[in-house]
Amino acid sequence: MSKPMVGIIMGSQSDLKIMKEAAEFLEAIKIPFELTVVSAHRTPKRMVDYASSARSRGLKVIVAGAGGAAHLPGMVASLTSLPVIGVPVKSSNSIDGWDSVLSILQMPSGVPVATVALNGAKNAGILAAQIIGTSDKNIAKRLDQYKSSLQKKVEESFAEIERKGWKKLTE
Ligand code: RP5
Repeated sequence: MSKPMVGIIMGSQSDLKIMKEAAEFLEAIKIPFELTVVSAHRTPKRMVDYASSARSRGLKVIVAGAGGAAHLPGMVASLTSLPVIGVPVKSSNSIDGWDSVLSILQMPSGVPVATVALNGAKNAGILAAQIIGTSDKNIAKRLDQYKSSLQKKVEESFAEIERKGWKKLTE
């Protein structure tokens, strides 16, 4: 089994239903990853240990998801010079999701967190793969294939609309 290149962490197991989308993408594109729960406020020591050992353990990117007052991605970014991608999660303690978006997005100057959309874990997985793809030709090739598949899907949809007519497709 190859060493994980991406670390996917989340503040609670309740975030898994969203964060699994990052894992699914990495699995599909064949990038080894690890996935676990690291809570900034419930397990602060575990967070420090995880983030400060991440580079020496071989990780290249960290994807961190959290809801509510989502301080996990920013705190992890403060403890490592690896790129951190933050996923704001709409959780049971969220007001409307903006709380997590702003907590993750509005990092003070000097400690960036690349923030994706609310519940945007799939994009976080794609972005992590793209970061790794800058120095890995095989991964870059698989990402190009993924992009082509997106294009093909749209081409098929407009071909279908033009062939069947929009009314038929809304019935
Ligand atoms: C955050 O609080 C977690 O990231 C999660 O999104 C939210 C709720 O956590 P649980 O109460 O479900 O464990 O720290």
